[in-house]
Amino acid sequence: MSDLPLFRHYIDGSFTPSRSGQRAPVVAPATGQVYAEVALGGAPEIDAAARAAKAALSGPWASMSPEQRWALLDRVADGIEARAQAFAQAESRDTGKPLSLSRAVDVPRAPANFRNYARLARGIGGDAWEQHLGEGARALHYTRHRPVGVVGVIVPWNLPLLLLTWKVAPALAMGNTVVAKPSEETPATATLLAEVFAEVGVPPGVFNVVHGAAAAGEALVTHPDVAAITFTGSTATGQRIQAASAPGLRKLSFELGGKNPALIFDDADFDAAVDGTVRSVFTNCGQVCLCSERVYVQASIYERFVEALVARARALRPGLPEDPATQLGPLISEAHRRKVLGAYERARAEGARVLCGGGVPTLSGPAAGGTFVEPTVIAGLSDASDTQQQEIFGPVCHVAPFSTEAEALQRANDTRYGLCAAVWTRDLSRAHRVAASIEAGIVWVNTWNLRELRAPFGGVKLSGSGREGGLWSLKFGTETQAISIRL
Ligand code: 6OD
Repeated sequence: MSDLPLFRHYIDGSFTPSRSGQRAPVVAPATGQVYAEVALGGAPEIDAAARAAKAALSGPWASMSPEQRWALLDRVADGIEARAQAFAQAESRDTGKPLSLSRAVDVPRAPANFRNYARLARGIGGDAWEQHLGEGARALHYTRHRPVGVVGVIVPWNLPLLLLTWKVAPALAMGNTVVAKPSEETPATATLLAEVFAEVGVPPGVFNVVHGAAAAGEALVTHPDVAAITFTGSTATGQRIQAASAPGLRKLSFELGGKNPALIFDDADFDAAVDGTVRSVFTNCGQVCLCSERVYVQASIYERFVEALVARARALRPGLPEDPATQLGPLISEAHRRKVLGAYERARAEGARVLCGGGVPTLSGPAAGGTFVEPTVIAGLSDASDTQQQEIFGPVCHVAPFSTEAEALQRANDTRYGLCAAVWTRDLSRAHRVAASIEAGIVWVNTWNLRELRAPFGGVKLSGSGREGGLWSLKFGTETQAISIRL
């Protein structure tokens, strides 16, 4: 037995270790230090959580009025805000991301998610049709929305709290119950969130957290009491979930990988495009599914743009999360660092020119043990190369010049993925034309990752299926029932 703190499951209102006693070390990636352990759940824990969640569908949660449920979600939001500092520290320790980033983005999004969906759910109504059957006879047809049931939520390690709350809030707002499986690499904020649920009096079984790795995920997506699965993560895992959950014909919502293009036209606001591209490539050390990995720049400004981008990439300061000067955190783990460094090597083997970075920075003090890599810009590869086709999920982009709008579009769309794109231009007609022609679920023009929680969010091709956000997430959590009455 170690003396390290243990992150436990939260099942049916109680914090519990795994029945098997299995646990795994939790590493702070900025230092490489093991600072805690996490209980590793499997089929028994998922079964207990799914049964609790199913029972809660007919308990006090179900007897509450929707207004009472939404008020409770607002109290969850209050509870997170009251502990915002603890959430930010926990998120930054687990992921290594700068504390400034957790404070500015991840943590505020959690209460915003609960408040947004509690408010939007009030607008979900039904349809009604009066039918004339002849000879004075009539019928009334109408729809009502009922909760889909137990929703399985599987979230990754890059934005653990943001994505967990993004999926849990709409499910609960529509009266469902949840079994959530966070990544075993980042268990802290899900556990804190469970504490908030307990504190504010959400009935047991409504929100359950089972920590664990693939065994827990597999048990969740195949459990007979789980009616719907929402997953954000890699395309490969999404494909496995789809296959494994198919016999149950569950509702699925997938937000998967990307190989997102940024298109910079020569009429763009140059400085804004450089700033935006630095953000879109390097935010969260490139570990956001929305990050740009393929940057296409119009030939007339290519040299100047690349010079500015490389200078900004070189200046990004890696370091510990709590250091206010830190701009770039580590990658999530040593295994992920091997993958990203492998991608740098593959790019070299394919003939890339490395314009900056390409290795591991030399850091001193505790950060020397962290899983840092250098921010990297490469050039010289064809669009067909593996480097240009495979998602890397690190602080890296490939830059290439283009001549015409048609060429830029053809190259942007030359991918199996289609999550998002960033377009930089001052020409309004071009902005509309290009946005409409890009095969992606989300297109940002003269900005990147500007979020509006009511707007649809999701990808095409191998980047996912279904849409999240606003009414899309709320409807995912409902079954629409049609009722027909002969009057
Ligand atoms: O901002 C969001 O709502 C969202 N779903 C972000 C997803 C990022 C994936 O890495």
